[in-house]
Amino acid sequence: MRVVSGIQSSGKLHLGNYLGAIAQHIEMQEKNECFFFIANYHSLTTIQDPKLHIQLTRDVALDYLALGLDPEKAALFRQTDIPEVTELAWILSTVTGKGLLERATSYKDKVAKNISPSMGLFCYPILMAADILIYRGDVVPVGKDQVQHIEMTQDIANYFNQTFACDILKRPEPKLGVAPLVPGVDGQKMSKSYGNTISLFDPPSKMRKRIMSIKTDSTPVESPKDPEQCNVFAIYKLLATEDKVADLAKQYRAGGLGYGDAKKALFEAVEGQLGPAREKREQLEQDADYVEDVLRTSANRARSVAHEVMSEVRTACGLATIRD
Ligand code: AQP
Repeated sequence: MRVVSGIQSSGKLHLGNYLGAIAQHIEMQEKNECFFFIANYHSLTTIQDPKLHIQLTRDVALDYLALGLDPEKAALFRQTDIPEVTELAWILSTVTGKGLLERATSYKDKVAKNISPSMGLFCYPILMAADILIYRGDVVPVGKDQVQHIEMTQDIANYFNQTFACDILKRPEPKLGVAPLVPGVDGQKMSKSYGNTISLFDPPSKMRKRIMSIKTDSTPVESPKDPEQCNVFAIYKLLATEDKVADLAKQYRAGGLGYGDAKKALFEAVEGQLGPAREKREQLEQDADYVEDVLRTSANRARSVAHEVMSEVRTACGLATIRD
């Protein structure tokens, strides 16, 4: 099976990105052909400081490698190393109605939060469709917020195939992991643009402070609490072992557990998972050549597939170029 997924270099990666997407990606590298890209064309809609953008793009690569991506098993590359993606996005935009994009809930949410929309943000689902369709991905492991975009990708593939009477573009299926929607410190979806994230690789003291800031209600320490109504528990149960989760839930229900204690337990669970990866990341940071080499080698693998698909796409549309 061919697996394709991307992650924006629009800020520090967070627990939502890891539990919702990256953990699935790393697991899937064992038995599938995987293409994972750093979506830096997408993040240009929010990051317009070139030095920062280069740094954030490299940070995503470091994060993936530290978390266990094996470049021998999975390709990890920059979206911008495959320029055919933007060519395909243009072609797809000519067969996609504006109404489809106007229904995108992620776009509507961002506008509702007063994020000023560029055409790039509006057209995000088309570029995302190109990202997936250009590798003929079978499956796209993502968090819940991206499912609608994959459904749009399915529609866009159909529009293209119908318009040009072909079956070149393959319909992909979304795949949700065990944590499709991780809440942020304020209880909304954890998201870079909402400022409510718990970053993966902040130093432990900063991470602890951030976890201690998770919003909880004002139920007194001695009162029983419903763990299922608590943001701290919602994240804890995604990280801790089954036994530990059952034990903490029991303490919530029994009363006498303060939210501060639950937050300490969460901090320990996060450190247990991410502490060793933080150390590995520090080592990788010293080896810029290795990271660049991984990105380039992977991009070559991805580009050969993209080249083949684009050649078929151009022929189907009657777009002659000297490249084919
Ligand atoms: N809170 C989340 N829970 C589960 N999965 C999540 N993902 C993001 N947030 C959560 C998944 O992470 C992958 C990469 O996401 P992205 O950074 O490319 O874009 P995003 O979904 O828009 O993430 P953010 O943090 O909300 O970014 P901004 O604020 O820049 O738009 C995707 O698979 C996503 O589902």
